[in-house]
Amino acid sequence: MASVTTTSTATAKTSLTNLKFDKELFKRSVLYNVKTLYRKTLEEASAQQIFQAVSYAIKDQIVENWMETQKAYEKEDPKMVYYMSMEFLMGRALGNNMINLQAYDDVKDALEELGLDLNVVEDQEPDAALGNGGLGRLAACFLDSLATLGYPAYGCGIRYRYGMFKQEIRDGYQVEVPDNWLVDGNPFELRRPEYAKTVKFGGYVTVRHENGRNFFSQEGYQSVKAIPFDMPIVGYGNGIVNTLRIWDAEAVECFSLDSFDKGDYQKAVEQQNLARNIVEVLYPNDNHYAGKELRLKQQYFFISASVQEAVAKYMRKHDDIRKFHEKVTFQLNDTHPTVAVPELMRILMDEYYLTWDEAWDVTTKTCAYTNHTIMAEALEKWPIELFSRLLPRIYQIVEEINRRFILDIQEKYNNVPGVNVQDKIRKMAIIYDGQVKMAHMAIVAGYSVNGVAQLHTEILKKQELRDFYEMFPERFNNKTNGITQRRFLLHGNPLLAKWVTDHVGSEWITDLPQIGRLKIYADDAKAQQEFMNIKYQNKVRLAKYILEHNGVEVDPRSIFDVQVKRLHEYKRQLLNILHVMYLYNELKEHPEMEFYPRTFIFGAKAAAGYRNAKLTIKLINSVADVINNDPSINGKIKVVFIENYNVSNAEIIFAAADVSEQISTASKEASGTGNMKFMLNGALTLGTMDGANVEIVEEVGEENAFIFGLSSDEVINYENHGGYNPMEIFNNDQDIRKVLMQLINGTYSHTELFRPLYNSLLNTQSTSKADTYFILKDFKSYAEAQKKVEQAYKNEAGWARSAILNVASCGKFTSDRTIQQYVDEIWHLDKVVLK
Ligand code: 26W
Repeated sequence: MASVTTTSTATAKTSLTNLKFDKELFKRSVLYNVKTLYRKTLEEASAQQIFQAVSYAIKDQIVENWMETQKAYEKEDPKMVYYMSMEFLMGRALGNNMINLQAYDDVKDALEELGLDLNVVEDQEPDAALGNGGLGRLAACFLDSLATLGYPAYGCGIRYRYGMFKQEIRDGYQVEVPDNWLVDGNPFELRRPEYAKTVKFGGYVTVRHENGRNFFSQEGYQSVKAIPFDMPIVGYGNGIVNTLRIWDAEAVECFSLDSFDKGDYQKAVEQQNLARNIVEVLYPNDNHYAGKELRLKQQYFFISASVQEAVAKYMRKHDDIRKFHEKVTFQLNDTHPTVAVPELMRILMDEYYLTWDEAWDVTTKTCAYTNHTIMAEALEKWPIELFSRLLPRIYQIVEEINRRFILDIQEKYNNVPGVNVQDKIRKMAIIYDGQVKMAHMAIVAGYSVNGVAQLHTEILKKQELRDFYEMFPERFNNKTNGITQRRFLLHGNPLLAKWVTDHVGSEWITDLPQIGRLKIYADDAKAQQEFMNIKYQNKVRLAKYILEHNGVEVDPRSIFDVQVKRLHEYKRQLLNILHVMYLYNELKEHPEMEFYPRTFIFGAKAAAGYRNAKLTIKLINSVADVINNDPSINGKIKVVFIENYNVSNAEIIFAAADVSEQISTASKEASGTGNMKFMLNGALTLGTMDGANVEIVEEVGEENAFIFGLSSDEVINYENHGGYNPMEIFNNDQDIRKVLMQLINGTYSHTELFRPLYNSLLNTQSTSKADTYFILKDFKSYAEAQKKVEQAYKNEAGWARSAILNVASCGKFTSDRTIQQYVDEIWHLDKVVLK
């Protein structure tokens, strides 16, 4: 297991973080901010205003370090990574910043002296929900680790006016409510108009022939002004502050009489509308590509601005653009930022006059690509018509990349016996069948292609990207995901964090494998007791949250069995709730049976247009309604759907979980990162051998987890042979049959409501389209694993032992380790130490 060296974090302590926190100064700063921002005293100020005043006081502390860091980067001129991502799911900033400034307890005390409760203050902050799920949160964890390890990095993204929608549950249905997260202003951001860039859309390309070569230029376009907003990314205790740069859009010119006179009135209106729409909203689709024109505009908008800025920054210090890749690397977070490839080519050729070969050399040494999913419906393909109309010059470049790549394929395979070259071209071309395939472009132009867990990378190499792996084996590598323990233990679970530190010291905060020293306490009765007490208190905290937000009372002594993640058929929330229905049937039929009380907790947002996902939410709530209100089962089962699952309530949920449900159809979940957050908080995994679950089990031992279901090989094998026939199971297993019939016989709603779910499991027309996620196939094995969970929980000492071993074994899953591997094996950056 790789352990991260943190020697430099010790030496890097500097400036303000090194100074003793001046409590009196801080209190005065808060009072002063309330006065100057709102002309109020503390007593008169609203909770939101107090949050703003406290945040500005914290930001004052950050800004000094921010300037120092950027000055050091300026002076030392290190190689930088630009992490390009459509999504950064940052959550709240205030608490995290105080944690990383190592000022959390001091601020808490100071605020108490002012009569303020820090928790209440933190709760005023809206989440920066600029992401859907795993991919966006991973980007946020990576930024935290980059700053903590002292690596020069920029996050580049979009400043969406509306982030991920807020979810309300009305009558059991999901209702999407706009998330106007900026209404009260964002105290941590800084508008930087001096770095504005112009981004061009549409028009046509002209060619000029001069000195034996062609010069291209885009004419008749519409332009949008990109204005960057910077957010500080505070490293833990090392004085480093990196930058997340997110771009806002503004019209290039407002209405002016001038343009009106010139007859450009129409164009001015259009440009203004384009600018207004472009950053309006985050697409709430996860793992599903919708092919919307506005989405491609968003992609090119933030990529063009970011690449322009990266080049401009480089050229402020250097004169040879041919060495750009020595100082800059772009990591493409899935295919969403892949227009960075032709955009960099365009700038190098059209603005710096490099030849094709020179530009290609730089580009292919700059760009690296991470794949986050094998779900076919997530693959981004743009119709040529749309792509070339919106980005005419970029399209030309893509065509040329494609033309040359096809020549490469022919050269490689033309004389190879048994290889059908046309077949290779059909499967691998970047432009084919009227579409531009973004993954193919990212692989062809990338110097690195990585998956996000061992199993996922192997599946990419052997199945999904097999032809590319065969052609470019040296590009492929694995980087198993990780999470930041600073947010998900130190901030989210202060009781457990303190307990860990009391037992093994505080090194785990920047060196998570140190948490392995807890192993010696796994069999210690006192430690087990303390651990279970802490879990209990965290369950009380969650129970309070659930009562306040859902009006449902749950018993903190019951087993908290939790599945929180985006709602998707492959993640199989349906398997979970069908099993709850089965358990309820058992209890009704055998009221005297032994049964350990269980609270099934769900949290999930469904993409607004995803029918089966939304229906599954309704089903969970309908089942909850019936079961929670059935006095005959004495509250032995409770079902709770937590509204609006997001980063900030996630912290409370992970801390309180006993059981972590990671039950995706094997092969479908690229990695999962929630699984790691649960483990870090001492929950036991109930899961399939999928994604990073495989590595979790490897670390903690199968005896400390509950593994069930088909293997990925078995799933893939069935898929390659036309699926399986769920009817057989339905006809032979009376328990399953009964549960499925309850979907359509009015037990939980009128007979037609859940029929689409029933049909998805048992399509009588065609077996190949029935139960494509193997829910019935895995049901028995899941139920057996659940039985084992119950047995295990009855043995309190045994459970505590396993839970402690989970915490102790999660060292590998820190994003610090992941980032160190990206640095060592892909980016090759040097640490910057502040003096
Ligand atoms: C174009 C629509 C779209 C939107 C989002 C396609 C694909 C995505 C993401 C790639 C989906 C996503 O978040 N994937 C998750 O990435 C995590 C971080 O690597 C993994 O842990 C999850 O397993 C994977 O589902």
